[in-house]
Amino acid sequence: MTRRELLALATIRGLKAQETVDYRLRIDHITLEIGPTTFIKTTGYNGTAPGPLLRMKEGQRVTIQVDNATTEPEIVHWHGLHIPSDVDGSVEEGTPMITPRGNARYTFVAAPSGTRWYHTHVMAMRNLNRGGYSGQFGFIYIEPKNEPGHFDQEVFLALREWDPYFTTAEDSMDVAYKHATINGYKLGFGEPVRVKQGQRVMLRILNASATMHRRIAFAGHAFTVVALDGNPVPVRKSVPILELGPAERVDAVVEMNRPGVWILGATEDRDRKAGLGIIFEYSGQSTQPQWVAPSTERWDYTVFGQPGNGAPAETIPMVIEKKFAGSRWVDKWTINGKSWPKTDPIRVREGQRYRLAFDNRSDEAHPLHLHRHRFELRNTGIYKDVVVVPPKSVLDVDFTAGNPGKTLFHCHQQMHMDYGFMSLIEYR
Ligand SMILES: [Cu+2]
Repeated sequence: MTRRELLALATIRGLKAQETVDYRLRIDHITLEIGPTTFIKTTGYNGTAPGPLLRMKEGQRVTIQVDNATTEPEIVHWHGLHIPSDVDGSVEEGTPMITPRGNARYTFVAAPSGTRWYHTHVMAMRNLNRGGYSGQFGFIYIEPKNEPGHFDQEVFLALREWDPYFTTAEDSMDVAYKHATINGYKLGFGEPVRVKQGQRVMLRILNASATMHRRIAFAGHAFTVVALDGNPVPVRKSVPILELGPAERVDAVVEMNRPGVWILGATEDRDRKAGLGIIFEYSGQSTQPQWVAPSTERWDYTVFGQPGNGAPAETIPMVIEKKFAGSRWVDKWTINGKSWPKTDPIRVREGQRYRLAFDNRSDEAHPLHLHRHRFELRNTGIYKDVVVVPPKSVLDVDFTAGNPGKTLFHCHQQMHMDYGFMSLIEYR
């Protein structure tokens, strides 16, 4: 009998099954060597950043023990999973904080399948060592019952920058960074990804940035996008670049058909110089790593879509505005005229479908994230949990209220979330 069957049996008999811990995460101060003589002091999971890849099977019941070795309260969010509010990892939904030097156990059923991730969900405000600026992030991969698209090698790539500092852009405060990495290493410092001619390589890419939108290209190669935010797309398409806002994921297959040594990295030269890239090396090749600018930088989610579901009965307007808070101060953000914690809760009924009609009246792009649910980009059949709404534009997403419990909606740009851009969805 498998462990799962045993657990099921225990439940049937009404016994409380002895809980076993499947994964352990330890939150502690860490030092990363991201480049030659470049050390970063931050907080991370199990001594590294990204933290360990947590691999689980769809439908598997998992228990994760988190030990907080720091003197700050913490919380871990399981991003993209459809799990109950009390374990989702958001204090606003009712998940308890992990006390300083304390621990917590998160038990849930791993679903839906695909590329998910975990990260701290605390506010940072003006502390650039906290929250999304820290090293507390890692991949979760939930294996589907049937893996879409065959491949020979699987590579997880997490984009991230380090050493944040405040700048003043057009009078207001913004954050910039001294270094950028993929999987914790600056371009050329970590081990290259070793590939063979003829291989199909599945790239699972995460933008783990607190604030930055990124464009990525793979010199000499094209990406065949198979999933967005871990969810298979209706139409697989080959594209020269990928664009990822904070918290977005793209799964793409690359055919290794151009022997050489190539750079996968940011399309912006200065971002690659800051470290945002990684080398792919074909076996038997030892030339200098090459960069080739992509033919176009156009990115449009809808090319991977096909007509999906029709319009839901109810549309919820979501007007997004920026409020200038004063020179050398951080801007405030409003949803329908109000900032968190004063934003009006969105009330939904279980089983009903709703449209969130985003109207971004600001001059910044927003990676908008819905916890515990997925949404469909209007009439595309594309399902995501983060969507980037470009500056001065409108965009609709539709979702089914299928997971009762308090549900957080917020901008995944840390400064926007910290300064008001957050709201709760509540089931009636
Ligand atoms: Cu935002």
